[in-house]
Amino acid sequence: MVDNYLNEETLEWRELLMIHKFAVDEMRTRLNNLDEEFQTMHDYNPIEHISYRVKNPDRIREKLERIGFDPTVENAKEHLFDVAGIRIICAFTADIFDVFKMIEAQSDLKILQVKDYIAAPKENGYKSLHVHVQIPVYLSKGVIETRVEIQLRTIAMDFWASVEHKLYYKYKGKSPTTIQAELKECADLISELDNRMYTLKKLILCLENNSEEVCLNDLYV
Ligand code: 0O2
Repeated sequence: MVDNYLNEETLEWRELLMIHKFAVDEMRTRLNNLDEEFQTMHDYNPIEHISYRVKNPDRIREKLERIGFDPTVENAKEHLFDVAGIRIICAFTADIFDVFKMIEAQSDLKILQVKDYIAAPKENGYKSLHVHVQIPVYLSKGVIETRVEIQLRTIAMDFWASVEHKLYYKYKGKSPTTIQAELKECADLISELDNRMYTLKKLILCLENNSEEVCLNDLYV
């Protein structure tokens, strides 16, 4: 039941958040199914964990203003892709692309855009795979195609991004150059760490069937 005091604008915001919540719920079911399938049927699960959120109205308005638009529902629908956001954390970079292929294979999901900040990291060192999808949300008035941003990262990339995000808000996007340089160096260290851990995983797999000499030769030479 809608309260009488709600005006048109409040209702529009309420609907925007509700539809994006439904889109997140829909994606949550699909991703939980994949996660559970891997736990049940396979000996390796590429998904470490998943988080879900719908951006709150203050953050939506703030972001619209930051990118140069009036903070309206219409502009949020038109210009934002991450009102509904999902973050999938994987152990290794290769897992990210395996999970992406599974998402891509879902025939009623439309992939709108893929931004590969792993192949081409942002200047500050940020790495993630951003996938913008459109998913049908069924309401009483019909189907609403709704955008969801899926961010895929390794544990190490997520660690860096979480710390950087806190500093970004602390300095309102204008952190001192020493901090920027230090963050970039940490991002490089983290990439190195990701690569080394992946090589370690391949070594462990190789050792299941081969001698240490063969594996070390294959992987490190
Ligand atoms: P919050 O609190 O995470 O929601 P996109 O078009 O979305 O694929 P683009 O062009 O970088 O990517 O857009 P935008 O709007 O700058 O970034 C979208 C989201 O990606 C951000 O949402 C962050 O979650 C994440 N992100 C992008 N760049 C960076 C970065 O340099 N550092 C960190 N830590 N996160 C980043 P919000 O709204 O900023 O935040």
